[in-house]
Amino acid sequence: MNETIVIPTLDVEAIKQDFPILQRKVHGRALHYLDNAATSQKPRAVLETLDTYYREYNANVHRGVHTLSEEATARYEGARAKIARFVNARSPKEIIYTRNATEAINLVAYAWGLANLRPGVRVVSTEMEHHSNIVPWQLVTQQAGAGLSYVPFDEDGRLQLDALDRALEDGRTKLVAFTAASNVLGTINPVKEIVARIHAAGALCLVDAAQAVPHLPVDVQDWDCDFCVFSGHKMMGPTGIGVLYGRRALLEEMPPFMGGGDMIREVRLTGSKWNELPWKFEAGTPAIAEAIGLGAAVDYLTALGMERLRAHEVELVTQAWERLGEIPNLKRLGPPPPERSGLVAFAVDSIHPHDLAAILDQEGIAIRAGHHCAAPIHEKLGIAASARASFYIYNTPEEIDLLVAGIYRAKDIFAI
Ligand code: 7TS
Repeated sequence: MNETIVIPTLDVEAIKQDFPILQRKVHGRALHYLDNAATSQKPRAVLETLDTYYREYNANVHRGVHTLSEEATARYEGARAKIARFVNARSPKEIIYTRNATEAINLVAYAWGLANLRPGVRVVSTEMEHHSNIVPWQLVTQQAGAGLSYVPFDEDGRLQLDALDRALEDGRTKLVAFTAASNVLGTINPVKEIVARIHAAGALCLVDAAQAVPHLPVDVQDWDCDFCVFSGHKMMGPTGIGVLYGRRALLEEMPPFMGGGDMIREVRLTGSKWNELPWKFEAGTPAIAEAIGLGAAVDYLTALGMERLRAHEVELVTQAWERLGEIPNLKRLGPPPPERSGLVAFAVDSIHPHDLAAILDQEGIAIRAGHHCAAPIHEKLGIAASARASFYIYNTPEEIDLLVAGIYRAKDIFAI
């Protein structure tokens, strides 16, 4: 007998109850939050974790021998271990806390880049990156006198891997920085295959997983990536905490990014020695409550199950893609589902995305409008900006109906 694996569907109405903010009203209407790619909402478990930290064991970490400091340190490091398990790192030592994905990329660009880049070598990025995976590389390659080139994407919004291969051919490419999932096109890149091509050419890779870790099961060992970055606030955690995963041997070799307390083993006026991993990269008092809060978010996501979460988003994005496709003069960006993440960016002829977002906001529907910090994507597509609806576990098919009805109303207002 053939056995099919049935993933039990989630009780979305019950899940919504876990998110206090979803009970609020906006302009007298129920809130329909469709801006999850910018930042996600937070479940009660995370809010309570932050509150408990400040009420019961607020103290600095790694410094005190008193009870509160020991408790704070245990939970701060415990959260690191949860995050390591969540993305299947080999060890918590490979998990560096940063402020966000952006800081994690800057850490690699400066610490690894300034030590390894020089004239005659290059970094490769892609045309579908968030600004945070372009600008640090521009700054650092310029400073090092190294080159920087970009892998283009095709009309369907997929990376042109033959162009990547060409960039790898001459052996001058030292690192390729690319996104696992685009925050505008929704493209999910074949990370494992891309990493294999990069490694075959003797280069390293940095995977921007800011839009992947919150929405898909991610296994850094399966990807075999060298660096991987993501932000806590997009995955139900607090703002101010992000993650750099790095292969241990690489992190060991890299010089520190910032100097200060906690990242040193020994300080003399004539010079200093660095702390061991992961603390070598964590200078100063860290975001303690936020790291522990991210640990609570990881617990919440683990209990939901990333496979089930992804299945729910595929259902929503498939419906959104189809329904938006029925609207005249509306252009959807990126490849069709199911090989796309749970968001759809689109442009409606003659309605500026900001006007559309403002009209939807009056109905309690929150979407994002603009270039979504990915101006080069819009430039390539020949549009100034786009509107974007991005989903998470607490969104429902009814909210897509409301979005579509709102777009029709906006079209009426603008009479096109
Ligand atoms: N990489 C990708 C793919 C992103 O989507 C974002 C944020 C970042 C990096 C940077 O994350 P941060 O937490 O360091 O700021 N993307 C978005 C967005 O699409 N709308 O607002 C932020």
